[in-house]
Amino acid sequence: MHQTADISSFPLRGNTLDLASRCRVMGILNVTPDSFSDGGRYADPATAIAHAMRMEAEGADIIDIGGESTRPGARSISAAEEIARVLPVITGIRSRSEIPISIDTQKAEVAEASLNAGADMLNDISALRHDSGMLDCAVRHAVPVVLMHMQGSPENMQEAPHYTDVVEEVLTFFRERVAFCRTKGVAHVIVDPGIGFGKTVEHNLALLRALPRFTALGVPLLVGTSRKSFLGAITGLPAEQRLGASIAAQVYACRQGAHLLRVHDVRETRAALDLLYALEGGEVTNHAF
Ligand code: HH2
Repeated sequence: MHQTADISSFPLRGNTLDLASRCRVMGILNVTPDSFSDGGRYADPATAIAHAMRMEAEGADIIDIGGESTRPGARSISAAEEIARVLPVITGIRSRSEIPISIDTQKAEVAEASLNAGADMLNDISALRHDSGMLDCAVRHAVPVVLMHMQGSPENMQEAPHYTDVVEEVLTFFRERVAFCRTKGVAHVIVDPGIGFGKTVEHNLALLRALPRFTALGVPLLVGTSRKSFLGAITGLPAEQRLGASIAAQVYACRQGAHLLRVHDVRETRAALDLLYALEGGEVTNHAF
């Protein structure tokens, strides 16, 4: 049992990622042809690597690489196809930078190949339920694992999401998953309520409002609201025009106790957080102008 109830930091790529002083930013890199907001933009490895380098320069703390879209209705692809998409990108980033890399996958084969190529943590939207090999892979490599909550699967999750009490049900799910990971020896666990994964607009809002209750789980909290469809439902804007709403949701999540934000727009998110901390009398980032 390696898991400690410490939410102020976790080890990553030989360093300690400090979560106490500020919210950390995970930059999204979708190397897919069909992701909901940026599908096809970074499908070519050279373009994807360049985008990762740009996000690092803009202040990303982690790059989260995904080779399979999980947008509602998305069809699953084979592990071989997913590996072919992500591996050249992981290798390319690793040859240029020491930025921590997270691999967004539900498949043990993809996770194993990615960790061997230089990835540092796992992001599993099925919370280790899709592929039993994921647990073994996480334990053997002793890497941090993001456990995300999802009702159903990407193919069917938005058909009829239903909960009696969404917050209590997601919390109960995490109590079981965190205990399971502790008994199995997963080194570090991070939980994520899974905004948009088998949830209506009201479910997403209820979860965001209740984030402080999730910190009682004693593990770091990751939240991904970037450009998601509930923002479109509330503002009437398409994915490419949801930056303002994304930033508002991210700053709110941060103030509600999130430790990590999974975002497409790293520069703008960092700027918003810099302002938040300066206004609150904390760290003032002083860029030479
Ligand atoms: N959201 C998406 C994918 N992976 N992982 C975690 N932990 N949390 C999230 O909220 C989350 C996630 C969906 O967003 P995106 O990657 O932009 O789109 P797509 O799944 O279509 O590639």
